[in-house]
Amino acid sequence: SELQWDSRGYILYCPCMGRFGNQADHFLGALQFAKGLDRTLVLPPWIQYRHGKPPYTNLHVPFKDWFQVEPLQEYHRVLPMEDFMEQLAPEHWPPERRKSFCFTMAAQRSKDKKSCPAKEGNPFGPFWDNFDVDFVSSELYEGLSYNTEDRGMVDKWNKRFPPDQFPVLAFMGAPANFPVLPQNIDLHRYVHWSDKMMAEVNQVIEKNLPRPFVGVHLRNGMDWKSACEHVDGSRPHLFASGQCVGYDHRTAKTLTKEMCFPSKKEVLKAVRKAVKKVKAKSIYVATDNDPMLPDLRKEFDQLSVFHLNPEVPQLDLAILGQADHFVGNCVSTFTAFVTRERKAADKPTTFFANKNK
Ligand code: GFB
Repeated sequence: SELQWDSRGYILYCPCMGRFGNQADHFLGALQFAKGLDRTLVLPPWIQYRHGKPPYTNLHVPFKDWFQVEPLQEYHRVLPMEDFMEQLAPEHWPPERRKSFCFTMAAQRSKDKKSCPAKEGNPFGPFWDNFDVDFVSSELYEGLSYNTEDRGMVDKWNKRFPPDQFPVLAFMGAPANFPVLPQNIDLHRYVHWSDKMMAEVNQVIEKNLPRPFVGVHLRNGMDWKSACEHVDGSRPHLFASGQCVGYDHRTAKTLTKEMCFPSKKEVLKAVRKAVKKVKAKSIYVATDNDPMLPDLRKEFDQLSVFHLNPEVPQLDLAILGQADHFVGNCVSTFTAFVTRERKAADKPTTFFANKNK
């Protein structure tokens, strides 16, 4: 094959927790982890869920479909999983050497309590089946963490799994914290949309969104309503709320229900402020459920209010990234993706009902 084997070793993982926003949080952590261990990070496809019931028909979207690989190389060695499996695995990671790696705790869920349940259930099984991977054995670990900014932790990993004996660490879940650690947020500057994605984004903007435009993320589906019911002012952190209240538990501000599930009144108020600030000519609304078009069009009758409802949610993210101002949801990791991208490009973001900024 054209690819050279990297003797410093590889990290593979299944982005097996949560939907896109969660997977993206995990990706940044995995990237830092791979850099810390100085192993090549194999870029898994993104798991796109289509419906909740069996038979599962998850899509495994190649990393490259949505993002560029080259900019990531500036930070650390990475390789798309499709390339790893086609070009390197046959010789260097043959079926008889495929071990899965997990915390001892995770193995408690398996029948013999000694194996990683790496292929049990959805999305675990379908993910590895997509690459025809079965595991012959498991490697369990404890007392290790994924934050390799702690140099002592790097030594511990290398001692437990030296690259010459364990060239491939295939994790059953992302080797990363959730939500993303604050020190990894800036790694987002190496995450760039693919040319194909940007071409679509530019087309949508040219056709429908006279600048300046305000981008709005309305996270208001049923799942979100239930999630926000846990918010009662007593704890600051839920999913991505650190982006509004701060990441440090000791100094975090109060997280309110209105920040998690803003009322119509608050939505209109926050958008009005943004429209005024950038003298917007149009508004782009992204949502998982209710775009509030009648309310927004009534309130902003001089502006064009556009909602696309794209088949691929990532198109919403990429458009929101290009807005002249973005108003998002404090708690949503879907919003957080946009927040990070905009921060890296020095573009402004505000949040519904956020009194902390
Ligand atoms: O991305 P995600 O983890 O963000 O999951 P949250 C929300 C999913 O809902 C996205 C869809 O991946 C999309 O598929 N979605 C949300 C949207 N907003 C939009 C939008 O504006 N446009 C489009 N097209 N699709 C949390 C999860 O969601 O929700 C937690 O992270 C949990 O695991 C919780 O499930 C209830 O952080 O917003």
